Amino acid sequence: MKQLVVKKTFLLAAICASTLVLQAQKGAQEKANFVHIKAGESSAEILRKAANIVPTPRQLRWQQLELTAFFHFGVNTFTGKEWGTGKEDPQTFNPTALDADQWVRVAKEAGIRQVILTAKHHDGFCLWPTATTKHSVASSPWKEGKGDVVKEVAAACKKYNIGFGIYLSPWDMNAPVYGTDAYNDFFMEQLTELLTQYGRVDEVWFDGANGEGPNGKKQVYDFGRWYAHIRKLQPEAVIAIMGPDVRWVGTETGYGRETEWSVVPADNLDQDAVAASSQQGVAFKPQGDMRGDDLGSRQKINNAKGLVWYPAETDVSIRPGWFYHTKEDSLVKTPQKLLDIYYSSVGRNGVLLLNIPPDGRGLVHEADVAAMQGWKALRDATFNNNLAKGAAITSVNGVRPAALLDDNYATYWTTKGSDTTAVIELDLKGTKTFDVLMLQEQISVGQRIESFVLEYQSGGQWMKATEGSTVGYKRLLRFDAVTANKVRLRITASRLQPTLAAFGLYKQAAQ
Ligand code: FUL
Repeated sequence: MKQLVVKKTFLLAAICASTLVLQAQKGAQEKANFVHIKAGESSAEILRKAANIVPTPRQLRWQQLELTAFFHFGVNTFTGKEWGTGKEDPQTFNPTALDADQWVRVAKEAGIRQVILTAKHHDGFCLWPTATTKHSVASSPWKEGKGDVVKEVAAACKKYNIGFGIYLSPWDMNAPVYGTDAYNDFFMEQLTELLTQYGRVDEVWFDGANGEGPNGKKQVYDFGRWYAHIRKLQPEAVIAIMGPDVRWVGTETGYGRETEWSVVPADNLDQDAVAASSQQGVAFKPQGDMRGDDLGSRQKINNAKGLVWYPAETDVSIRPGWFYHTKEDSLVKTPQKLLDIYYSSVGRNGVLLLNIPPDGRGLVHEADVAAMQGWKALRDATFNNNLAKGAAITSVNGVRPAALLDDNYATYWTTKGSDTTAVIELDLKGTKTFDVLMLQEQISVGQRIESFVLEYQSGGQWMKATEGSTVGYKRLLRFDAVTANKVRLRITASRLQPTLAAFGLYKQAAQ
């Protein structure tokens, strides 16, 4: 009898343990940043899968940066070109007062949280003293060939505690081996140098441009090998935009889509590709329509072979060109234009990658510095005062309403049970005038909200202030100013229970 009890207890424990393992496995599966869709799956099942896809930790860290910057700098800075030829004499590279500390300080003071340096652009000139080619700063007059721009920028990023990334152009107009297999090894060596000699690297940026080598052949890039190498040497780095982690938004204007899904279909999510990936994240560049207007609607995901978390990076230059040209000093974007770009990139579930190209002295030009400062001042004047703060929140079918206003992204409001619609009412404790709405979903649960309306009470009636579709990591909407003491947010459609980690109402500063 005793034995039987022991056996029974053992059996029960074993069943419990295996259930836990199964649950954990299911949990781990649901926490992945991709999912395979089998033929014949129902729309409801596909929707549930889409709503449970989450960013990898490196993607989540990157998304939360919101503002990142590019430094395009190289021989083009001195020749006045946008694209070089690869035949430039390294003697042309001669900044007279290069101060990487100033570049990073200007960026940091404007709220930028990570920068990416063009370690090598298409012309092949390397901003670090590489052992792979003589076509580098080591052959230039700058610091008598003893300088290293990559090292100086990396050190400044450490000093100012912001992220550091590198742009390494796959296209190389200078390398004699370009166009042959040997180039892929050459590129691996360049990656090894950059990823082992400068401390932590947070982003590796690959452009898709691909020209012909001296042999008249287009290079076949061995991206798979490069990605694996980056993962090994810098596992926290995101690989953009010819890479698995970050997608190009599709324009260089600074304006993203109003409906921006971070979960998009991937045509190449077959079993083999998935097998090569880790449990949580894909290790290859998702293929499919990444440029259209609608990337992730219900209709799009219903026809998908697989779904992946592949968020948008919105790149744009503060000047017409990517490199500095004196003749563009009067064409630097105004603080007002940069503000509009902010609303249309960060405010549309994207990360902004704003290029600030240092000039021939090796400094961010005064005009660009002024624009950056003006832009920051405009943002602060609006966003430093959340007019919803202190409101009394009622959300009949919701839980944790206080999380909406606690300035803590980790905590979030959600609905009870499985409700996919909700009403959140805020008594603003006095009459407030506002014209900006800010919402943030908790994306480590998934991206779910499909439509919402903001209403305000006027004369006992609910009137519409604004409405939108997706939210994602952050959504900002501007509308004609309204004055009210009560507002309500109605979430009118969501893929599963919606979440909100933050809610804000603001009044735009006079420009
Ligand atoms: C493009 C390049 O060809 C430009 O020169 C620039 O670097 C931009 C960010 O990417 O495709």
